[in-house]
Amino acid sequence: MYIYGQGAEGMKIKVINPNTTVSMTQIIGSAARSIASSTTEIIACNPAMGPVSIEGHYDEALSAIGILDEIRKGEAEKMDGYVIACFGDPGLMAARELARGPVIGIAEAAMHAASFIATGFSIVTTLGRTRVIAQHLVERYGMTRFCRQIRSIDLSVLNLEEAYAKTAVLAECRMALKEDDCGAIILGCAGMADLSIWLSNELGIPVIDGVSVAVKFVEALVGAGLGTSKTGDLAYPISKPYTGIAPSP
Ligand code: 2AL
Repeated sequence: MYIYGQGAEGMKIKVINPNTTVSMTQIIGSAARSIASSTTEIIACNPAMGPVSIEGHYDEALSAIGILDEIRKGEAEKMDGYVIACFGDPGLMAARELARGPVIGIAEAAMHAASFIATGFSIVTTLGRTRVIAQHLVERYGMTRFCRQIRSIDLSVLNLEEAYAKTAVLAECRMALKEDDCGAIILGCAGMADLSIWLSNELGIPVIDGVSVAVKFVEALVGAGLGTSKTGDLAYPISKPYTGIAPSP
């Protein structure tokens, strides 16, 4: 019989902010801790190396190395599961190859959560150029029929810490509510993790922060005795030298 872990009690979840901005890791960690069960320990971290924010394909590719490093360390630290806290879900499948426990990306978590509670959702993201990244994920996760619109506030990730960015997110959510015929809104950046409750109250519809729902999905999977399948393509990487980059898995 296959059973992963020891059940829901006292689990350790590593929440990885794939960019190197520590203040954003703190926002993500607070959001994760405020929703986690009292018996779950949240370990929020970011890689030492990589982009300060992830706003394109190049940033995503570079961030994957740091993410995989954190997963590798997490396995040694006996983490029960992981959250990749960036809305592009960078490095997700590679991370799953390295991990015994579940690894959940915040975009996939948010889209699946939205599909459980609404027949249509809109996504509000940061820079316009990140809209295509969200669109690719909508297609990959089979969410096309749920996704009404992908909107952007045209502000950078690091601008999210400014008060005017919060006003811009609220204004874009109001447009979504008015124009998109959506029953839920997904926040398209981990840097918006502290806004979902405020926005839900302002707008009167569910506004989903992927960090929060990803933590709950990891808790649910580990609690159900489910880890990443080590059969087939998500088996541990083939042991071989990796020249000049990361240590062998
Ligand atoms: C993100 C995110 O979640 N973190 C980051 O650095 N960039 N995504 C985004 N659409 O801006």
